[in-house]
Amino acid sequence: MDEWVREAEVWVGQAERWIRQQPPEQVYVAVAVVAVTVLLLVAVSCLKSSKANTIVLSGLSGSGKTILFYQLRDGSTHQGTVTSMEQNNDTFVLHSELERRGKVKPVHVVDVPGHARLKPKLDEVLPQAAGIVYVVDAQDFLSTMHAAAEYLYDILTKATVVKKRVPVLIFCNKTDKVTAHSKEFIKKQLEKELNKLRESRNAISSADITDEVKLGNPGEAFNFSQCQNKVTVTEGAGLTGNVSAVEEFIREYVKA
Ligand SMILES: Nc1nc2c(ncn2[C@@H]2O[C@H](COP(=O)(O)OP(=O)(O)OP(=O)(O)O)[C@@H](O)[C@H]2O)c(=O)[nH]1
Ligand SMILES: [Mg+2]
Repeated sequence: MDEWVREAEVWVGQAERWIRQQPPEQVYVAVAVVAVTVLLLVAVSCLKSSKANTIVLSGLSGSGKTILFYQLRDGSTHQGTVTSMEQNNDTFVLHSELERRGKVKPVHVVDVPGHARLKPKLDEVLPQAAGIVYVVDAQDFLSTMHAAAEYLYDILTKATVVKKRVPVLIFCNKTDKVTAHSKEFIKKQLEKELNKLRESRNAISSADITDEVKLGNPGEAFNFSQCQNKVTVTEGAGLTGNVSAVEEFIREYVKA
């Protein structure tokens, strides 16, 4: 052991002497090149990982995003929630996959509160999204339908979503309630509302339009299959843990 240490000291001494013999500029340049390379590698790997595994939970206030977030992470609802004023942001292995053997890739889930004041937060996270879950209150659907369609319209006309073909899952939540509307009904109504919104926004002078991408095919009644990115409609209930549709969506776009 002592021999090895002595040998190592000799090597270090030789290396030091060699470095001292080199012109200092050359040493500085070599150190700078190594530092920049390491920084670049770290930046690229950070960018890659944040892009590949972020799932954004969006939707109106009260639709059930935070309950869904807890169900996905902990398999429980934490005895209810209050209106969120901050986003929930965590990277975790889905609770339903904790028992699975082998390595499972963690998912980065961001729950963006529906409060109008926090809307700009959505623009910050959308560029990193591998998938967007749009939560709709299926029980209280009729009274919130117009606002839900407006929020969805904003997402479906964002360049970052359409150009990168980010998939959107419309999750009709609260179907544990017998009075909840079916996903077929919600899909049809949302398509109708989005069609109306498109007409009214097209009627406004083009200088006032904020849409980055036009929605659907011009001259045809709107339906989700016209979107360049994949839009699917499913149902479930965060409160009772019926969230398998969301888990399947996540695993389709964030590979395990
Ligand atoms: N019956 C039923 N109620 C639910 C379900 N999911 C959420 N809720 C209720 O809906 C209310 C709102 O849920 P949250 O998860 O806080 O809603 P949110 O979308 O995070 O709302 P903001 O934070 O304001 O954007 C709570 O009272 C929940 O208990 C569900 O699947 N079924
Ligand atoms: Mg919330």
